[in-house]
Amino acid sequence: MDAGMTGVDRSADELLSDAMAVATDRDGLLELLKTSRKALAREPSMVALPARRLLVVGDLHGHLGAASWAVRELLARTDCHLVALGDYVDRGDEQLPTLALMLGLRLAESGRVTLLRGNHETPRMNDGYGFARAVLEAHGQEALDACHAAFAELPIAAHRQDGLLCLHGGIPGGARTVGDIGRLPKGGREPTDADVIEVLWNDPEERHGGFEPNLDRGIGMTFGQDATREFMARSGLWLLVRAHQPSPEGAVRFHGGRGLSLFSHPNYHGMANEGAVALVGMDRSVETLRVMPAGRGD
Ligand SMILES: [Mn+2]
Repeated sequence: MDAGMTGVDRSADELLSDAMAVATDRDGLLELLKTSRKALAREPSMVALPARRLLVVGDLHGHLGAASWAVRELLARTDCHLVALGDYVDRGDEQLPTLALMLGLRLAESGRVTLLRGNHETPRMNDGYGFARAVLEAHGQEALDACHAAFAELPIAAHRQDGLLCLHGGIPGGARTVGDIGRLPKGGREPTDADVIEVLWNDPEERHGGFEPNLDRGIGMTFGQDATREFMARSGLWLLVRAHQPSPEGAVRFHGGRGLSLFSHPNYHGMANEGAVALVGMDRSVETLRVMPAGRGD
């Protein structure tokens, strides 16, 4: 192994071993969360992305193998900026190491990593889907509070000037343009702003029309093709990239190709789905890559 290992591999390995160590070290974890919270607090609700090729990562949900694969891809592609669309925790087997890896990556590669908030970066979801229990059992209430303080500072959207918008769920009914999303708050520990909740929760639906209650989830809205087309035209967008829903190949276009849904956790809940990330060039090229966690059958 060592003979074939490059410098790039080694630094990805170092980030991974740091993350695994910090996940079992309460003081180290508290320090990482505090440093991350302060760094994230300097970012606005909507991040202005650089005019560079993007590596966009969808839901990870505690899949450390998928997260480490994405880290390796970023470090091997020096022209890329990584945007992760949220849902780092809940449900998976390795939630704390996955969160620690993504936060550690953001600090180590600051300036070329943007972490967005998903609907699972909230206390209420963490209570119901496993993250709160995992953190409380390992490290206690102070550590869980520190996670939630950091989550509250995550930006909710990212915009690249040539016309690309990234967010976790979807466009909200209360926003006519990208500028309106930029004026939303980050949402606090438990978001109560209706448009912030919609950014984190909404799903596209292959129908005409606008916004309707999201009956499948019981929260947020669904948005139809007309909502997407009109919002994007008003905002000068050519692509909307969101996450939040698994698909067989991990990446699927919607609304006539205007939208792209990404999900990066392979074999989610035994669904036998693939995980995917996307490379989005400044030339409007969109390439999806299959997530290939090392040493795993899924
Ligand atoms: Mn989600």
